[in-house]
Amino acid sequence: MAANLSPEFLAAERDYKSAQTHAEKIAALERMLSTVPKHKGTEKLQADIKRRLSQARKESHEKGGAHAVPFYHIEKEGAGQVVLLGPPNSGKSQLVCALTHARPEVADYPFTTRLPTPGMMRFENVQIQLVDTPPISPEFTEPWLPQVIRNANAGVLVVDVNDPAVLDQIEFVRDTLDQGRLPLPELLAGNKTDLPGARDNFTALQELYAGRYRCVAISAASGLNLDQFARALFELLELVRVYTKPPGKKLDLTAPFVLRRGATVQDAARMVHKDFAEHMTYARLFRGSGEREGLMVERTHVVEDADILEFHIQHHE
Ligand SMILES: Nc1nc2c(ncn2[C@@H]2O[C@H](COP(=O)(O)OP(=O)(O)O)[C@@H](O)[C@H]2O)c(=O)[nH]1
Ligand SMILES: [Mg+2]
Repeated sequence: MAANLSPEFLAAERDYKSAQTHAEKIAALERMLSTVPKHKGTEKLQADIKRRLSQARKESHEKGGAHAVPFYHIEKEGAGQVVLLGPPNSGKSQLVCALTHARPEVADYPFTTRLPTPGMMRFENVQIQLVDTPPISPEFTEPWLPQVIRNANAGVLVVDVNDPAVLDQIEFVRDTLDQGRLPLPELLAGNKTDLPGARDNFTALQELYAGRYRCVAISAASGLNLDQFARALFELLELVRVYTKPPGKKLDLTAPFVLRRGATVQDAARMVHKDFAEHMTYARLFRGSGEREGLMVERTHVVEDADILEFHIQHHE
């Protein structure tokens, strides 16, 4: 193209191509429009961006409409969506308050939470989306809850380890999920371990459910072990972080590409740019910082968490 497109424009265009949501698409298109050089040679391009922008705004509007998307649908954001499940009053909402900027209502009476409430949690350099939900209980369970569970990438069972009914509660949740053919959570968060006697209760639960759940003792109120809980969620999502280093340039460890476990060098390249994967001739892999020699790897090579990749592409100059 004849027009001299600025790096800012090209970056915005890359964001547009990798945008996952309408909001991201609109934001990227707005940046493209503001950074495109304004002259005769780019008139067609400007018109094209404006057309795509109005189309994206229209779609976003339709999606936000009353009938297009059900009220309980939570659009995924970040590296993965984890739904918090459990009986009433176990501290699910408190946990979302402790780990995210979201502020679902916390109260000592049941059924305070009536709607799924999302919030973004930070674990090291990745964002994980938590979804607070109404309780699963014999008294009442919201009929739409199964959809929310199915839509999530993973679930966590949050219980109050001091509740005398905790064993029945765990069994009830399990039966409900079983009957709905819903995925069973693999992680059990034993909450309220700040209270006296809670540690023993937690240990008993852990022994009882060894093999069925991975158990983490936490306190949403005091913040105890919440960093361990965040790590457990990252592991639950089976994610790997890959860093890319343009040849001869500095490595940026703040912005990983987050992929599912089992992803390959080719998948990582595709995340950098849609066309990138095809033009790549080879990649070098650096495992852990400080290593100077980069191993040459194939496209099909499976990446691991913390891998650093240097992509080499064909140039046509
Ligand atoms: N001591 C203690 N109380 C907690 C903790 N987490 C939540 N609570 C209290 O338990 C009650 C229920 O909490 P909430 O988050 O609304 O439970 P939810 O129904 O599972 O969402 C509230 O009174 C909270 O203040 C905790 O870690 N320790
Ligand atoms: Mg709640």
